[in-house]
Parts: sequence; structure tokens; C-alpha cells
Amino acid sequence: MKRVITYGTFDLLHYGHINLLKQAKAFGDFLIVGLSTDAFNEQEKGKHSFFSYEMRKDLLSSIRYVDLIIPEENWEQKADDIRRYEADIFVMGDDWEGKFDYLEQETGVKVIYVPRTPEISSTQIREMLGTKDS
Ligand code: C2G
Repeated sequence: MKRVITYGTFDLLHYGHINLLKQAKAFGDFLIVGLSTDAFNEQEKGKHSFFSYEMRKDLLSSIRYVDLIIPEENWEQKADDIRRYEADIFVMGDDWEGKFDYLEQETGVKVIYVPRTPEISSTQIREMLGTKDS
């Protein structure tokens, strides 16, 4: 049983997110998603998500690739999560290329960056909808 883990805000869920989750799941049998909490988004990521954590969690949990959702509350929890959930593979979009390589040395997890889906982002959708990214 190969266990994969990834993290993100997944706001205004779109096909870029689905592609990421699909690619991540393809590396294993069980996909864990660390979903950024509203507090983490606002205090650490400077993002105010359109949908609340609970709404974003509901949406994610309806996706066939996702097996478990855990809260992402800070930048530092990844190594502990990897150990606690026995993740073998850590996957992120390549806009994060290199940023999480340390996890390989720290936990032995295999870090993989997959191609980001071009031309779609939650920010872009928000702008098209004309909702301020407050
Ligand atoms: N993504 C993608 N293609 C897009 C948009 C996003 O592949 N067009 C990927 C991102 O690379 C990321 C995941 O989808 O791997 C989630 O993206 P976001 O919700 O924007 O998350 P982010 O702000 O990158 O937060 O600790 C890690 C952070 O929580 C990641």
C-alpha cells in the first residue's frame, strides 16, 4: 500500500486541482490531503479563501482520488504528518519545485513535483467573478 500526501488550499476547486490530485493518486493507493485551514491561509499564506475550510473539505472529500483529509495549520507540520500517516510519497505542483526537498532527507519520503496545469488558478477565477481577493 503506497501512501501519497499533498497539501494546499484548494479554494474554488478547478480542473488544475483535479489534475494535481489525479497525478498524485497515480503514484500510490491512498492519498492524504493536508487542507489549509482558514487561519493558516489568512495568517501565513496571505490568502482569504472564498470557501471556508469546511466547505473546501466537503468538496475535496467528494473527489474519488482523495482518501483522507487532514488540516494544514502551519508550514512546519509536514515531516510529522509524513511520519504519522506513513506517507511514502510527497507530491506538489512544480510551482513549488525544490521547496520541499528537505523532506526527503528529514523523513525518507520521495518528493515529486508534477507539472502545474497552466492558465487556471483560484485567483484568476476570483478575478473573473469580480470578487475582491480581500
Ligand atoms: N495546482 C496545479 N495547477 C493549478 C493550480 C494549482 O497543479 N493550475 C496545484 C498546486 O501546485 C498545488 C495544489 O494544486 O500543488 C494546490 O494548489 P493551491 O490550493 O493553490 O495550494 P497552495 O497555495 O499552492 O498551497 O504547504 C503547501 C501549501 O499549502 C500549498
